[in-house]
Amino acid sequence: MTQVAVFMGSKSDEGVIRPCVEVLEKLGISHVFTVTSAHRTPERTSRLVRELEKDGVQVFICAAGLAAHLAGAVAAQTIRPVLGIPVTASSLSGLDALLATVQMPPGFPVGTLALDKVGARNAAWLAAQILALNDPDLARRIDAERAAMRAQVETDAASL
Ligand code: RP5
Repeated sequence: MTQVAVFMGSKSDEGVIRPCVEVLEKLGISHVFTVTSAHRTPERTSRLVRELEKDGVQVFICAAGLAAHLAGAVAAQTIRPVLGIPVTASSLSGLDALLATVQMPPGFPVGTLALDKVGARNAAWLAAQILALNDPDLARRIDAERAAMRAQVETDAASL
């Protein structure tokens, strides 16, 4: 069974999306990470959604730049939560991707995170928190990571 699917619109997005996969790995969340495009490969995108739903995927994470329609295209085909990561890929500094990802019609939400690596990491954390609603072991792992983050702040504060 696969818990989370991570789609990116192009191989060129990999560098900014990799941190999402790293967080999923750290938390022990099974996932697939692949390229599919709302515009270049619409049939592949639909097929992946159908197949991965059957495989048990609970959350879809979609990253794209420019007219970033990938998350919306996936949200049109599933009622499982879809998280969107807008990617900076144009002279508009990602504002185009942010607006394309966040502005969805009523009934087809995309939970939109921040641009690029910051959003990529938090998409994984948010997916983990969604899964943790029904997974006490995962909830404990998230709590442990937060405790480590708190401890790091204390260490940093003491070192100044
Ligand atoms: C989007 O267009 C991709 O998600 C990427 O961010 C951007 C540029 O894609 P490439 O032309 O590099 O494949 O579809």
